[in-house]
Amino acid sequence: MSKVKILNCEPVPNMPWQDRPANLMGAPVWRYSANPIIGRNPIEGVARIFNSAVAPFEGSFIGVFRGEQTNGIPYVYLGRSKDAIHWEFDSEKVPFTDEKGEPYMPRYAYDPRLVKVEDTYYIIWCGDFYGAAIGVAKTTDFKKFVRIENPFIPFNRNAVLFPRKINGNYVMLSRPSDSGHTPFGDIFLSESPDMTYWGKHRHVMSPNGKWWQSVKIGGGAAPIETSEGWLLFYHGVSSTCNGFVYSIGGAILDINEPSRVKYRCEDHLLTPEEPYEVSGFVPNVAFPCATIHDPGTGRIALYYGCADTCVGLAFTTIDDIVEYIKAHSETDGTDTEVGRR
Ligand code: BMA
Repeated sequence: MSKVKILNCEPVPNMPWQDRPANLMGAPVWRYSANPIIGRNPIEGVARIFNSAVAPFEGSFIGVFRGEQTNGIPYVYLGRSKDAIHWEFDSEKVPFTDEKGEPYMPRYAYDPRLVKVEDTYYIIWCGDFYGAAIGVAKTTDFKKFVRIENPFIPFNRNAVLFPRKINGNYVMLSRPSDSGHTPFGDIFLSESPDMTYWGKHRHVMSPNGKWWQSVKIGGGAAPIETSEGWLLFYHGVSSTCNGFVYSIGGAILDINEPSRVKYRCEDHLLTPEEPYEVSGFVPNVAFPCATIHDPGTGRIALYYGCADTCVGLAFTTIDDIVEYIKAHSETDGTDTEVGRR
């Protein structure tokens, strides 16, 4: 039994798992030994799958995958798996409709997240709304996918929902940006009573002096509700003479007031090191988008995009990661305050 409890989460006893290697150094996050789990050219007409999100569904697993088509345009593809490691993909793009049931094709869609709130699964992506902005669709059966209103005006990226309403409202993290490879970026949150009208915007956290997250940060996997607060895996970006480096960081947010950061790990939890992380279409990218976690065992499987080329899987436990984040936490006033001015 774990000391830290994962709350409001169905058991996932069949989640993927590999024990911690004896010689692990640093943060308690270890890679699956057979990474990457999805290689190049996974679907006819799709050159690469990366930055993708998965969830338990009807006793097995389902996911929304960023498929970079051979024409270079990213789109969302559906995948299914029995073990959350080996995936089978639909050959066609996700067939979104609008709210009237008419076919709706985003011009492009990338970095999808998949979050279940109550009985509905929400797919959240970055798409075109006269510039890069957040798109949202909902489904209950993974057959009908209804695109709903765009939550925010452009430019914005890296949106992810909390898995339950907080104080009666849906809550979404996002990262306002520019139209290009944004050289800045802070995590904000917004609330909505109905998934249509968004407000009560709050600052959550900014890049800080730590080099690995000094340029920009963005939400990653949907926050995990725990007895210590919301556990958030996010990405932090540093700038080098050869471009950006994307690492994975961890923070714990207040359970009722999640714009308050309780703990924020000063060290990255995972940074590009393996060949599939340091080389590829965009070198040196580890980009977290989802977890599968089991409250019974406290196990967490973290899915992350590698070098904009493939998908990696890493593991930790709720006790290990919370203890590490707390032991290496460094916060400043802009983290710990309610982010409102
Ligand atoms: C970001 C997004 C991600 C990508 C990353 C590194 O701006 O486009 O999809 O993984 O850059 O290229």
